[in-house]
Amino acid sequence: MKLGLFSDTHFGFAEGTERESECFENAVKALKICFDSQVDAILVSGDIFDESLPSPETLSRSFDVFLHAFQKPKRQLTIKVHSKHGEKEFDFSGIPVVAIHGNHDCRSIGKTNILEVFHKSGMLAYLQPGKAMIEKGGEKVFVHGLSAVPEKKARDVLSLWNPVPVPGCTNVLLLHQAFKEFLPFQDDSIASLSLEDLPKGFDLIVNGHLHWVDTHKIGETIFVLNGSTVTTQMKKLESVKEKGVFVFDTESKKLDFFPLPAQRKLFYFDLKFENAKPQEVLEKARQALQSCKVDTGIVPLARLKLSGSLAIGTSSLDVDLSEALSEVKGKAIVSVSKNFFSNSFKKKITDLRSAQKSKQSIASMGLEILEKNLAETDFGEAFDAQEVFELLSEDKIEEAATAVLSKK
Ligand SMILES: [Mn+2]
Repeated sequence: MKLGLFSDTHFGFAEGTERESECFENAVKALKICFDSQVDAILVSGDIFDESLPSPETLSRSFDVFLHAFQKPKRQLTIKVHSKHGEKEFDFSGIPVVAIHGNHDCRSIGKTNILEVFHKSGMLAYLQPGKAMIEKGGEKVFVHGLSAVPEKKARDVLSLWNPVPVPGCTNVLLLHQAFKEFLPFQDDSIASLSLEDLPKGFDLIVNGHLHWVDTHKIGETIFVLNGSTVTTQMKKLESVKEKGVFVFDTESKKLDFFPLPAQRKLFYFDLKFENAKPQEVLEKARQALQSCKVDTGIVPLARLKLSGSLAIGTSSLDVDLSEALSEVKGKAIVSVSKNFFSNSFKKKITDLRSAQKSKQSIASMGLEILEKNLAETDFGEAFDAQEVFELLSEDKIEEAATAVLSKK
């Protein structure tokens, strides 16, 4: 059997903007790859929808996408799903789709999930968690699926659910979680799972959620990060890795990757500054944006990540990029994040740290900070900082103000 794998189609993403059709168009491209590869079934690892309550417009367009799969010739196979909703046998008219929900299309316990509606309509088989048996000729493939759960509970939920591969058959596991190995920091609320927590004995484990593609071999198991079919958050890895579809052959255990044709390119700029004047930031941003050239005719995405420190007396509010942005209007779709330290703030933190190290008393630390702050104002040494500080520390605000103003 051949299985087509893609994930995170995010139907409804960027609704109402110039990118609103992209999620649907890319999903159709992914389906076309599946059809051309003559897959027997399609497995989707979560985040089919961008939101848990998609708009009627999104739902309608999603039906159109799924109908593509339905219009294909019927595969001679049966699908039986065993999930918390009971047993259900599917009779797909075209290529069957088996899916789990992700963190985007998840709803709280007791509420009806949108994938449940699709499951009832017979358009896809939804595992929450559950197990689908796909049978063709004499071959059986078991797809075990755990829909997204809160990250900090993922490790416990997976070990409690404890999916066991069915002997003598191909076994696939679908997940939609973060993994420690793919994140730059350790935080259990963001990822409690490691690759070593994965159950053993599966032929293939396919994970959605992380929007770039990657593959690993864990013992005999192939682990696949499926990536998304559409760029949503503009992560750095998405700028270097293509989006696409994996096709897994259950007999040869071969995994092939097919990139989506005509992808929207993402340019990613991580620009760091030190003591920079706003004009300098603007110039660097302008240069970066002007370099975003493509020959595909598809307007690229540009992610500008600006960070570091700005010159004393300036703040991130002074960094006005509107000029650079208007120059690339229609030529790039830009997203900017500014994370500047104002230099004086950074200096205060450094001062506090060194004071902490020298174990000064709170009072002398306070006095030092006051003196340094005053040195940056035009008060200069116009009055006795020690006197003012003592008045302030005794809550004699009026007297402190009088002492300052009388000397000014
Ligand atoms: Mn996603």
